[in-house]
Amino acid sequence: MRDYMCEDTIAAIGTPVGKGAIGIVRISGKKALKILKELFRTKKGERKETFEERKMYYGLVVNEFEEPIDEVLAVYMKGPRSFTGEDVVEIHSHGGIVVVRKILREVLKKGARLAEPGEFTMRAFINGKIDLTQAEAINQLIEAKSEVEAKVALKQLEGNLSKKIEELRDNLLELKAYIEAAVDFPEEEIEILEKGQVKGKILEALDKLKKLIESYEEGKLIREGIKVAIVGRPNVGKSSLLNALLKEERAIVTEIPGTTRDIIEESITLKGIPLRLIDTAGIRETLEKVERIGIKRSLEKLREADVILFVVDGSKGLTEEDLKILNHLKGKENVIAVVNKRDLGLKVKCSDLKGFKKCVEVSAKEEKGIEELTEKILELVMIEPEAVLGKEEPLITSERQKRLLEEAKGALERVLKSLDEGFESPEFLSIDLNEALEKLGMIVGKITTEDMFDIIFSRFCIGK
Ligand SMILES: Nc1nc2c(ncn2[C@@H]2O[C@H](COP(=O)(O)OP(=O)(O)OP(=O)(O)O)[C@@H](O)[C@H]2O)c(=O)[nH]1
Ligand SMILES: [Mg+2]
Repeated sequence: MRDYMCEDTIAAIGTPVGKGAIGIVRISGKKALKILKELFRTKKGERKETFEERKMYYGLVVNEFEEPIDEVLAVYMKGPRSFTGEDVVEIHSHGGIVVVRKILREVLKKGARLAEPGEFTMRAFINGKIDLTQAEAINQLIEAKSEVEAKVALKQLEGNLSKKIEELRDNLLELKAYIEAAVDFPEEEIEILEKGQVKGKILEALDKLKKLIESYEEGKLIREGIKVAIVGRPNVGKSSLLNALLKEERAIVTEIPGTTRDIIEESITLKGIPLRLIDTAGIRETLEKVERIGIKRSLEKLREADVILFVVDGSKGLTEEDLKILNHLKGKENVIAVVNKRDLGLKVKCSDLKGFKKCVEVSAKEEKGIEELTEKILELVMIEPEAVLGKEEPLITSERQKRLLEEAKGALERVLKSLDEGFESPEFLSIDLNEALEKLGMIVGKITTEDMFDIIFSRFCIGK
């Protein structure tokens, strides 16, 4: 059972397990300072009774027999001016795992409890230091696998998503004030609703909600990486292309058709955006068992991919096999044709492949045209790294946020429907609007109706 009352003092090692230059033990709660005083000694071995907040102290941590464990730097951050909002102490020691664990053990002996995963962040939330989207962002920041992902998370941590949600809530609260007024003054109901431009505002809010929901897909690509499947008939140079993109000899390349049998997956980041490159077995008719299984997998990857690189051997021209693969690609919008082996002279050029919106001529062997290809990949998924990095609009990054936004959208659509059906009963409008507000409130983790009063009284004058 989680401790939502935050009565205990919690402690944990804040740095990764393993060797490092420094290791940090973090303590949060009422006893934090007391524990520090009990464990900390000055270089001369004396106790220290006063610690100024936010100041680093150099000294020793000792065990119960006054034996030094390590030289440390310790800092005390008095609540509420700390990450968790409680008194927080950090002890920075040398980074060997033994030392850090020993210090943690002493801290626990003095009355702290080992923190559960995420418990520091949970306390920060409970104490109102951060909202839920920010708590999620902290996690994402820690887990970020690419520069862009880290930046998106950082922006969310700085509160850009919370701000957006708050704006939306404010708009809806204002509407609610009008709708409640309409309930209270039924004779003037229509007039009030029209005056408040209720419908127009709901449409506006719906539009914003839709945009946020759509941003989830972009967020997902950034989080999980863009899946790029490299497909084509045998020997066209798929594995060579993978190697060229990776800038290393990862996949086996030979002149023998059917070299790649199994899926090879490798990750790279392109301008800070993570890509998952998938090299597949060349697709052709074959009776060979292993190869057939490989080909089956190639076709599966083709379906799952965000981007498909359809590789042809430009020095040979299109073959029967190429055309068969084309059949599998019919109707797909996410294909880039890659005409390879341009160093040998091309019999087929991009200008011959009219069916493709995007096409590049490359030489995987000589690593030519690769830059252009990577740009086309990003264009196709409509991610411009600079735009994502400089973007002020938040991206939805968690399934939870997306679900709540969809629920809020559903509720608002019901409000709209009731309005269209002729203002039948403002009470219903109010119920659905409340639901939308509640869902939005849940995104940031605060569901309250008190703030509504402010808005009613500050922006709307009943009785005037
Ligand atoms: N001249 C030239 N040769 C290339 C180029 N790309 C690949 N090749 C050669 O084409 C042959 C096949 O290359 P791979 O990369 O193994 O082809 P693949 O499509 O992965 O083949 P499978 O795994 O059998 O499906 C090798 O001999 C490569 O050296 C290129 O751009 N120019
Ligand atoms: Mg291959």
